Amino acid sequence: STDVMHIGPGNSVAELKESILGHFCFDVGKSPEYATLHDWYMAVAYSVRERMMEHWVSSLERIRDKHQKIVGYLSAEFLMGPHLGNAIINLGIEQQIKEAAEQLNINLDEILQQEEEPGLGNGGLGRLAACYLDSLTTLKVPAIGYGIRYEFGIFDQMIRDGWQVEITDKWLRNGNPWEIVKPELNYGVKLGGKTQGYTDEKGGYRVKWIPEYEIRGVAYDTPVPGYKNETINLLRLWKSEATESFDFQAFDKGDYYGAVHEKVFSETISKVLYPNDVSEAGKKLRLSQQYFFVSCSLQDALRILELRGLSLDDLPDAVTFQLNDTHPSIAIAELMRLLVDEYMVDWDKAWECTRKTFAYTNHTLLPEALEKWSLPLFAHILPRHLEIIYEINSRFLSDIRNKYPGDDDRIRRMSIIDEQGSKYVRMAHLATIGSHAVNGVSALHTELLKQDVLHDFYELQPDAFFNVTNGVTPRRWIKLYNPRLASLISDRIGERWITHLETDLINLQSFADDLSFQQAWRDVKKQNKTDLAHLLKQRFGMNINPDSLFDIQVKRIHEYKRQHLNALHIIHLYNRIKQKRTDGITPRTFIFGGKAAPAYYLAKLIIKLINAIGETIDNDPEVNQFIRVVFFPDFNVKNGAHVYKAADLSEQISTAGKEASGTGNMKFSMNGALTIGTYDGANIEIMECVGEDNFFLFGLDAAEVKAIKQNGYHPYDVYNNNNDLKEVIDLIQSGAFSKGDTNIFKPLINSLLGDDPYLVLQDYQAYVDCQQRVSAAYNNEQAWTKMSILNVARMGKFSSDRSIRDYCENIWHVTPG
Ligand code: 26Y
Repeated sequence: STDVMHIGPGNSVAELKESILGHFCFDVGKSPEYATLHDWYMAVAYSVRERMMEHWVSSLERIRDKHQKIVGYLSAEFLMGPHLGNAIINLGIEQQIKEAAEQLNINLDEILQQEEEPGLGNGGLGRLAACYLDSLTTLKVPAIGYGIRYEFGIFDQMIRDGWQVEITDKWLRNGNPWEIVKPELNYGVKLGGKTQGYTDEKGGYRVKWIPEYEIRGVAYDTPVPGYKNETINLLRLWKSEATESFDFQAFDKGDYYGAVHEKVFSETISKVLYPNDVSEAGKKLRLSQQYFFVSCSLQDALRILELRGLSLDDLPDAVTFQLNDTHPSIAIAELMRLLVDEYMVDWDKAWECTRKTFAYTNHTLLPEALEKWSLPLFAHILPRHLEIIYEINSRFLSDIRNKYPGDDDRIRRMSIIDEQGSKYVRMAHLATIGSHAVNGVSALHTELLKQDVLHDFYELQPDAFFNVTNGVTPRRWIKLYNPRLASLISDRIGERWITHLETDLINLQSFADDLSFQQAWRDVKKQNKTDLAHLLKQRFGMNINPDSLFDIQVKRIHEYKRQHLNALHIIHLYNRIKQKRTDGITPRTFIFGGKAAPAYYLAKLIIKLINAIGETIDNDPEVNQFIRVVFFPDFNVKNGAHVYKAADLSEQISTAGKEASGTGNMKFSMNGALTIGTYDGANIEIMECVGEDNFFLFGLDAAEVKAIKQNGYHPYDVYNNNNDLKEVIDLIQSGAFSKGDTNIFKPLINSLLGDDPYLVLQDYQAYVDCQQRVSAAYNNEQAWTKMSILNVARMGKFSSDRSIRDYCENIWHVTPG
């Protein structure tokens, strides 16, 4: 591998230029005079990728090093965002690339815009996986991200007449220069069929699985560069294909149509990402997807084990699998199947090995998000795994019976099989029982996991529960997407913060009162806001004023996240303006962004309401001199690049106890926005770090939410007893935002006045009052700037580097390199 180092390409401007031209000629295959911007993008991407490949080879060596434990991060979603800009930053070649581009007469920003982002995730959970890969690599922990190469990722969102319209995400349309297909790395995956008992040579009873189908998974690798450390990890995504054997069989019988049908079915498995976060009715295809990528990944890990010259006994020391929610938790049954059925390991030994190898991260407490599969569906696709789960369950429950004699209710509660009514497999129970460690994603969330959703399991094994508060990577979320702020910070405290956020960023504190620094800080924010205003004007013809307060809520649209609470406050301001009670109203621009699950009717209606309010205000000069409302279509990582850096105020207003952590809250705060937020998820820890005085807290806490629900919550009374709130709701109902249509928003209003499951009305007054404090604070420029600086300075804890160190120390027992 030292030989390889010598052929590595150089990073001088001249060498980069030559390399780009070379790729243009030999890979794009055009003469530069006919070049499109996308052609240039491809040439630059190949040149940059080449500069990762030499490190790739030496990094593969580390994966072969049998003394290093590898982290296998199993996730159905990886929301990586565009690769090119990030790779340039992490390779440390931004200056040279910029110059090379200039000399070639191409505009680097335009080139970067060409990249179609791989949207292989829904939101927080998928983006967290991407931040973690960045940190794992930056910390030199050998890691493989295992997932699915969806042909179509999360849909593109368009807004027509105020409604969300979904467009298929054809991200592979123009080719993908970042992936390297490994045709020789492929594994068979069985599905369906039945099981059969038999007696082995030694007279032991064994089971084999006789599947109905077999498909094949092919590896597509994407290099993940660490920050300026010559280290590469890989994201290995599986694409499903037909197996040769199956279509040959059909051809033999002359069944051409059947053979092609088989191929189509096989390719369906990795076709499309399910666009739901939070709730999903158990779909056959989704379970097949989960099993498909897990099976390929485990087979791959066993191959690597062999490559290292290790035996199955060494598995828990050679690899640790992190389950990103329950989506890959079938891995527990699959490893048991491989060990017991195929490698003939005895059950107890296999179980010990499995538990040592897996750890499980829970990302939600919402009951509708806890995955469960109906027994018949499960049996139909994974008959052998169901038997294995029964065996795991029966051994587990007999332990519980011994420990808590006569406590039948506890048995019912803890069983992997839910038997109240129709029967289901509860994946969170499988994941918990089959792992040596379980973690929540913020202090509050972990506490609620222990006290509530997984309470019985916590009582059984308190030492298996950990908190790992989420984090985000400062490389992408500050340095790449807020270069002005990054330079200003580096000017004052040096550059080490980029990899040492927790220790170094705090040094900014000493500049919080420095008036010239404050001015520079405001200048950065103002320029970022101006950029966003230009972009919204250019793309959508929207008119927003960079001198107004930018009040932003971007995240998936969901009732528990309460975008409609934000909307109610806007209507409150609207009423005040119309009634000429404009005292204390600070000019604001309300910016929303986020996708609704295509089948989530109320979420889509919330989008419509926001757009309806926006349009009404646009047409009313009396109001729009004070406030504007815009909905930024198709919020994704690429668009996020322009949003977080431009925010003055970050909206984190979920019902307390519902948002497991949030990560957008971190991105905003570390880019200088102040937060208006509830006592929920990581908001609490953010507030502890930045200081109560620098955070706008409002509303009920999780305990109060629980209490009020237990004692009977009556939203209609809240509405009747609050004139201001009543006016707001009545105005929606009157058709003021819907051209007189009094029906359109009824479902939303009925939900709020009926049972208001997320306590929007309960928190309304506290929210409006708190927003009034925000307005007052914003009018004091110096004080606001100081709060903004302190927010950034004190956000060091929320680097994903810190999260990954926590995982290494407490869960994986791996030492960063
Ligand atoms: C079961 C299936 C429909 C499903 C698919 C995706 C269920 C859930 C999800 C995604 C969940 C998700 O994104 N959860 C978020 O994870 C973030 C990272 O931990 C948290 O910050 C955030 O609070 C949580 O909602």
